[in-house]
Amino acid sequence: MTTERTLVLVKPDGVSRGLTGAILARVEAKGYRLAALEQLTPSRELLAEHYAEHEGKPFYEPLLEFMASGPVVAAVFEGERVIEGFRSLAGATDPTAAAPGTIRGDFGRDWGLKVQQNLVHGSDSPESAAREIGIWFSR
Ligand code: DAT
Ligand code: MG
Repeated sequence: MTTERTLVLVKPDGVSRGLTGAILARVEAKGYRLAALEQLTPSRELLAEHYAEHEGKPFYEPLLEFMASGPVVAAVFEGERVIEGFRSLAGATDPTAAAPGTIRGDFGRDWGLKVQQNLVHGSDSPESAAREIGIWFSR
């Protein structure tokens, strides 16, 4: 068995709605260990690095604008298969379609704005996790 680490972000919608504690509590309750935690309003440079894979897509600019619009809580969680486990807990990208019982499904919906406000980010592979943890936590 390999202990993994993943980067979890509570996005500006989650922080501004006062859901940070409820979201982090669900991750801890599933059994993952909180290894690092900080709150910051990310710069455009940081976000461009984080979302490099999406550059050029129609939602890229509104996504960066939304993510820079207020404080974000960045966390590292640790545990066996935590990358898959957190993404399962987060639910589908579109919060309206995300299954009930998931973070996005229970707390999110389409608010009619230009980019999906879906509360959380979770790394999608061990390579992404290593890259993203380096971006958010090595300053
Ligand atoms: P995920 O966050 O589920 O890993 P992703 O990496 O494909 O999804 O996209 C990153 C973020 O970009 C996502 O959380 C919300 C936004 N996004 C993705 N696809 C979108 C779309 N079709 N329209 C608007 N925003 C989108
Ligand atoms: Mg992603």
